[in-house]
Amino acid sequence: MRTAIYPGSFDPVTLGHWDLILRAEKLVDHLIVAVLHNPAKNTAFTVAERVEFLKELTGNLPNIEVTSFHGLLVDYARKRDAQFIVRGVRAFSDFEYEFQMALMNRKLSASLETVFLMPKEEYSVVSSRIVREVGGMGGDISGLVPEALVDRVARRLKAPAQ
Ligand code: COD
Repeated sequence: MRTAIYPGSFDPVTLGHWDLILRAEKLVDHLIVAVLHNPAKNTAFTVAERVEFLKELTGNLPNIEVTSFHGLLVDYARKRDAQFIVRGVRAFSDFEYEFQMALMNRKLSASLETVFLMPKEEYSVVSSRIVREVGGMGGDISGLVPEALVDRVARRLKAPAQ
């Protein structure tokens, strides 16, 4: 069985992430979308919220599982018998970080292959950071996050959890 993990912060999930999920699930039998649980990192959305958003989007795709993980990605991949890591590249700006991460993960686990996917052109400038910034200042985030989540994400960004 071909199993891939698409790991990320997904803070929050964007149309860029969603585009990648739809491309990746066609390539494998089982796709695990895994939200990093890192208590040391300040995020706009809780892990539970980020997982819930992703579950809502992927609910009718039976080969997709949404979960969270902590610790090293390679350890989690080993535990889940995943052979591939899915990552996305938008532009040159992503390359250095993604390149370093892929090589480090390969050093830690030689059998784990990183696969890079490109989003549809119009999503190549979309990022969670832009969503947080625009939404946090009350701007329109439709066209940046999946339609079904626009209102909830916008509301939460305008009124952050205490
Ligand atoms: N178009 C295409 N790809 C996109 C878009 C877009 N519009 N937006 C985001 N992406 C891609 C990103 O390039 C990335 O590949 C992926 O989607 C997820 O993005 P983010 O920003 O949600 O998640 P990241 O990059 O913060 O995730 C980092 C990890 C959590 C995967 C990483 O920190 C990790 O594995 N941590 C665990 C500890 C570990 O193992 N560390 C060693 C790694 S070297």
